[in-house]
Amino acid sequence: MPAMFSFFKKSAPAPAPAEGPELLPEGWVVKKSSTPPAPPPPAAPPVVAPAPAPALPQAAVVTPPAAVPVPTPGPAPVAPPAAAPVMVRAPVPAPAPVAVVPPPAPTPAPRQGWMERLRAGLRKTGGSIASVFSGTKIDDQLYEELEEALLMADAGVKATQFLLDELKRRVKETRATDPQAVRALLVDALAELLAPLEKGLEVGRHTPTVMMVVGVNGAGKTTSIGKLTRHLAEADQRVLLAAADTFRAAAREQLGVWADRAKVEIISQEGGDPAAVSFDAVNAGRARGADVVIADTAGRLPTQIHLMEELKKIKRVIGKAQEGAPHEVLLVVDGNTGQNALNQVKAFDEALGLTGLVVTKLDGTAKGGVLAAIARERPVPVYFIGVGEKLEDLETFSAREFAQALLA
Ligand SMILES: Nc1nc2c(ncn2[C@@H]2O[C@H](COP(=O)(O)OP(=O)(O)O)[C@@H](O)[C@H]2O)c(=O)[nH]1
Ligand SMILES: [Mg+2]
Repeated sequence: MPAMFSFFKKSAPAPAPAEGPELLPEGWVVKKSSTPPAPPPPAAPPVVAPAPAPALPQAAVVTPPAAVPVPTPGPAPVAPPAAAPVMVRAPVPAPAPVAVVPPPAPTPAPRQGWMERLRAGLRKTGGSIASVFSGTKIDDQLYEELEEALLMADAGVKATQFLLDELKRRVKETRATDPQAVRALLVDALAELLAPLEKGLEVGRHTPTVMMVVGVNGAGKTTSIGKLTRHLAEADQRVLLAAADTFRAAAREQLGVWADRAKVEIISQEGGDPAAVSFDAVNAGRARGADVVIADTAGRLPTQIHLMEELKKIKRVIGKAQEGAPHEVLLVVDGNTGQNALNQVKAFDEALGLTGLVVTKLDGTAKGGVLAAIARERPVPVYFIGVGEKLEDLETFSAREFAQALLA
């Protein structure tokens, strides 16, 4: 299962920032001098304080860091085959079979819950595609219906054509005759098409790792940042947020709520210039030894030239505060907008050079095929996908999981 983030391993313990102490709250410093064995690094307490968060799902999601790349949580869980053999060899004491039977695959429960949510979310998109295979024959009509269904799902002409060709090739090769077998071949073809989009978001190579988040209004930028911040905080990452959506007070407040919940710091400025806020935030992040700085920006359409210029400026200015930053330029797109989302990927990529995507609102949409279009036409990595408003509704993207959930 893909971990939420991959953490770049440093060989040195941790580069303690020299200016640290000045940032510590008064009370903490006093306490420190009064208690002899004080913790040496200036780990700013408010930032690190473990969020008293809903324990189960996300904690489990974050913990196994890339270590166990279980390829796919296959549909049939190989769970409890242990019981039967034990019963048959009644006289034999339990230990023997236990040693022989490998431990049940650690398919983590949270990921199974995720598969269910993903499947439910994609039902509208997948239903019409899967129904193509409900008949008994594999003929031209099936392929025509499939073409139509894929186009309706906003997979786009190119990905649709690719998938049809690929499917026909596979059917010929395997001599499949059963529509359900053909459906399984389509899962394979789709998973392969989507595979290049699969990539983990890496944190820790730079200190801080600076991310800039962009997109149109209402795509889910602030919500996604909030969710990511929670996950990062739970992985003991010190996050600092920059409220660079300075247009609306409500936008600042919304980010502030997420910052409070995750107990992380936020830099905002009433009516400030978004580039200046971002600049300050990166500088503050460096001074405070933050691991990650995330800048939330105001929504804009790629056709609004002056607003796109403003984003370029924010990007430039972040680079002045820290060489090589921003390390990530993330576009958040509303998956519900289908082909429109693809156009946004192209336009924002051309203006800013995107490093990754977050595709939200795949719940309840009939246009989830857009990921196939993105894979075929502008394969920017999809770091996360969202199927709802709750914290656990944002997860890493797995090509095979997606293909399976879609055509379940
Ligand atoms: N159904 C659903 N709603 C989402 C998802 N992600 C975000 N939202 C909602 O979309 C709305 C706009 O989100 P917001 O983060 O404010 O968008 P922004 O303008 O890009 O910052 C909010 O009501 C969110 O709760 C998702 O994956 N599924
Ligand atoms: Mg916002």
